[in-house]
Amino acid sequence: MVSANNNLSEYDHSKAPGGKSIRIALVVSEWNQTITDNLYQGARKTLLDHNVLAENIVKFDVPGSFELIYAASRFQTQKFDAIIVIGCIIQGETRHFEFISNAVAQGIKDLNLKGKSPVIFCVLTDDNIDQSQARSGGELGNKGVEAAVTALRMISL
Ligand code: DLZ
Repeated sequence: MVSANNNLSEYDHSKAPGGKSIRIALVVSEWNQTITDNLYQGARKTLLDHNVLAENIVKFDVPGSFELIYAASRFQTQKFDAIIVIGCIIQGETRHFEFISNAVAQGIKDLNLKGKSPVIFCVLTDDNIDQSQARSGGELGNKGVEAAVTALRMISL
């Protein structure tokens, strides 16, 4: 859980097994790209640190967070052990934020209920860019790191 008292980059390495045979897809939204790129870099580095081979980490960009659902569903039909969806949705002046945030969370939940490869939710839903920066390599760590660790733990299940 993200909170001011929880640095997302601090974790128990032993809880996250890795391995050269693991294949992981990272689907990355281009909205708020500086944030999503930092999340991606954090996730990728963590996977490499756990001996996942660079050639087994596949990145696919989508226009916005809403498109994460469809892309993840396509990757679920391929031979990936886990899929990490990366996005950043920031509160604006309209209700778009609520619709997109809810749709993405529900969509990813539905994919997980299929019981195929786990889809890890690395989508920031923040009030402003400062909050997003804090969680993508800032003072609260990098939620991409947490997502990578979660993926490795779920694969081992
Ligand atoms: C349209 C939109 C808006 C207003 N805000 C965001 C956002 O903060 N973060 C994000 O990832 N995507 C946003 N989008 C784009 C939608 O996710 C989607 O790409 C479009 O509605 C097209 O389906």
